[in-house]
Amino acid sequence: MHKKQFPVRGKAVVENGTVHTMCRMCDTRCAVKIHIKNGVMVNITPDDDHPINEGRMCVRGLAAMDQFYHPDRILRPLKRQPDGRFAEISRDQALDEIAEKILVIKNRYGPQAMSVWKGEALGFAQQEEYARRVIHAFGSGNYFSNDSACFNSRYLGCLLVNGFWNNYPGMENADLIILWATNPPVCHLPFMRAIADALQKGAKLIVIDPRMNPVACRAHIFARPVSGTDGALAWGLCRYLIKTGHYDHEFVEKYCLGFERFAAYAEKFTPEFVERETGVKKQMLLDIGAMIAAGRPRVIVYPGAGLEHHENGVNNIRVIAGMEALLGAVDTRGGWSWPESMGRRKLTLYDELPVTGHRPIGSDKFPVLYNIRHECHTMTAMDYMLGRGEYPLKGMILTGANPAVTNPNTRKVAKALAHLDLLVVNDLFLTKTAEMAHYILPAATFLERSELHDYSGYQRVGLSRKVFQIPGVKDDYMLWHDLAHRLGFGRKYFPWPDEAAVTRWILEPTEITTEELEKHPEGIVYRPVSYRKYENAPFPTLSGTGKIELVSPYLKKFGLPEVPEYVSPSHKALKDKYPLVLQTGARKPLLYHSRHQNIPHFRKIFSRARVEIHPDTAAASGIRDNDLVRIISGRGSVVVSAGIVHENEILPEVLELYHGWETAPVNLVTCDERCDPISGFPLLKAVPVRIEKVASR
Ligand SMILES: Nc1nc2c(c(=O)[nH]1)N[C@H]1C(S)=C(S)[C@@H](COP(=O)(O)OP(=O)(O)OC[C@H]3O[C@@H](n4cnc5c(=O)[nH]c(N)nc54)[C@H](O)[C@@H]3O)O[C@H]1N2
Ligand SMILES: Nc1nc2c(c(=O)[nH]1)N[C@H]1C(S)=C(S)[C@@H](COP(=O)(O)OP(=O)(O)OC[C@H]3O[C@@H](n4cnc5c(=O)[nH]c(N)nc54)[C@H](O)[C@@H]3O)O[C@H]1N2
Ligand code: SF4
Ligand SMILES: [Mo]
Repeated sequence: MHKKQFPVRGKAVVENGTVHTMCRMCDTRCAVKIHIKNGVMVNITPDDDHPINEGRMCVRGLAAMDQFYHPDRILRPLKRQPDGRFAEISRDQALDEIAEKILVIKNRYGPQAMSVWKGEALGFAQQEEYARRVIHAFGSGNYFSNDSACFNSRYLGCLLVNGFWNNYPGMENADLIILWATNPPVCHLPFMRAIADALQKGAKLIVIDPRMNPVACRAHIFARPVSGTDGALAWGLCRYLIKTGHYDHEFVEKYCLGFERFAAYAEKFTPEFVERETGVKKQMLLDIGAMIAAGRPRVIVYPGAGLEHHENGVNNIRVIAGMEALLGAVDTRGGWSWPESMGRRKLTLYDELPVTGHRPIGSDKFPVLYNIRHECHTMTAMDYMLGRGEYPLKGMILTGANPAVTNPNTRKVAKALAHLDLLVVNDLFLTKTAEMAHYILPAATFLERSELHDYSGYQRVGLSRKVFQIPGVKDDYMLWHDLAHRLGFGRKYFPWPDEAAVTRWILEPTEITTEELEKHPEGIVYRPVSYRKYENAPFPTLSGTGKIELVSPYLKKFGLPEVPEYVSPSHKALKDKYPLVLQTGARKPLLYHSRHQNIPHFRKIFSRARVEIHPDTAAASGIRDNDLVRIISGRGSVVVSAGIVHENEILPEVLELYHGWETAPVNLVTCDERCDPISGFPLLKAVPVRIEKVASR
């Protein structure tokens, strides 16, 4: 704990007592109680009454105290000087100068030369919408976010098939759960309670992962396809279900489009083909198929990030979503349920203020991504910054993100950011990205803001409380508000004096008020979850057919394959030069992307980067545990310690290296050009590489 060294103590909303709020050290948003004594935060404990965490929390949540009081926190705006050092300036001076520079860029190059970038630390609702709103009101469509490499592929894969995504599909009611390329004990803790409940009631569990992730130990079947070949396995399973007749004939007939073509495409994925392509034995495919047949229709297949960071990830996820449809497991209890929205107001301006005069970056290369998500493509942004785009990108305001570590092809990212005329970074710490900024603004943590949290799978909304105010530190809303007013569109688009007023406006069309939410820290159910809504309402799929789209006429409009075709991953063809496959970014319990390496007691546990390697693979290159090794791809190389794992823990041809390390940035070897044609996702999970020993330990 650092609170003794903390130079400025925030003013707490109560001098002594407990404040209920939601933890936002990760997107799970557990309900927690902040304990305050003499104005100082002394403890954080879980709230008992919230359905998300039910009285539990994790150590990262507790570390919110360390983060809040951290001696390295930036508390004053900083301006880069000609000699490269940073000097403190006042907030007014910083914002005046930033606004002036933005207007210079606008006058010289047009509004599209400005952009914003929202990172994972700010989540996916209210905070994200501020960033979208500000840049749009300014006249530019260039909104970027971590979603260029997070969640969009899963979202699009499911949306293209059944018209919706569900971040919490109610696993506790399933008879069979398939965790496909996801690691909930580390990444999504509340899933574990739901999974445990289901298992206790007799449900079966299948885990599909090239690595022995912790939940695999509980699985009835643990299948290990070589990274990037999951699509072939998914097709093989669909073929099995169709051939054996174990699918919901009536549901398919009434509610699905394109079954014949889907079934015809599945033909080639015989168990023999699947075994050759994925390494998963014929018999295991048949066993999984039989378990699915026995579990239907209460089957939930949850797709993780391990499926989306691939060259053809969206199509692989489409096949999995299609399999749910074959089983009639859509919008059913114990299946992939269809959440209803609460009908709140949105802060985005896409409907009322179309972007004119320029193409948002990436919307030509990845039109599906842009049309559905209104999301620009961060990898393409780097080219625009470097002067290789349709128009120049000269300025960026970046909040809650650290792309100098987390975006692929790190070297290019650094070069591109250095090319900007204006880079403003709003962060808590002097990160690798902040080091490159012209201005750094002190960001507020989640304890210093209040926002709505929509737990859509539960159809429940909650309000987090602002617990502290640190003098001079403003929340993200005030950043955008103050800039918008300086840029001349504040009165029209940011009229609310503070975040509380915004929240009231957002909630107006609903029957829920902020006052009620304050009285109910456990949140309010805005509509009970219901099932089989499709019997009375069309599926909200994109082609307007009202049916589940096993083949997608919508994609055809963009010249993309209607059937979710399988594409063999590129590492297979590059075996001679790059015999290994590097997976990156399997999450670590205490780390969060590039965050938390500065929490001293975490650092003791995860002190350095290690690449997971199979003992035979290590032996073949004369590598011993802890030796320094170099991983080389067609893009670059990274030097890291070898961490030899047990032979059951990883496939021999696969390596795994976490992506958040500043000391061993794996994104030096990932590449930004090999992107999924639908979502634009970079290839982060099946990178062709070789390994060599650099030095003995
Ligand atoms: N502690 C912690 N929790 C986190 C995060 C964090 O940084 N730290 N990040 C959060 C965020 S933003 C996200 S997006 C989620 C991601 O959460 P998850 O979706 O659970 O993703 P990962 O941990 O990246 O990967 C899960 C598994 O996918 C496997 N995998 C990798 N490639 C492949 C493949 O080609 N095929 C198959 N079948 N499996 C593969 C990996 O071995 C790993 O075990 O986690 C969230 N939770
Ligand atoms: N190779 C590889 N790369 C990956 C991935 C992978 O699996 N492999 N995963 C990708 C995924 S899924 C994601 S989501 C991205 C995440 O990538 P980023 O969005 O860059 O996320 P972080 O590295 O967590 O950076 C968050 C920053 O926000 C700051 N911060 C913390 N709290 C707050 C706050 O309340 N307000 C503000 N303004 N700032 C705050 C932190 O100090 C930190 O610098 O990484 C992606 N990159
Ligand atoms: S899982 Fe941990 S870090 Fe995430 S919200 Fe819950 S307590 Fe916070
Ligand atoms: Mo993510």
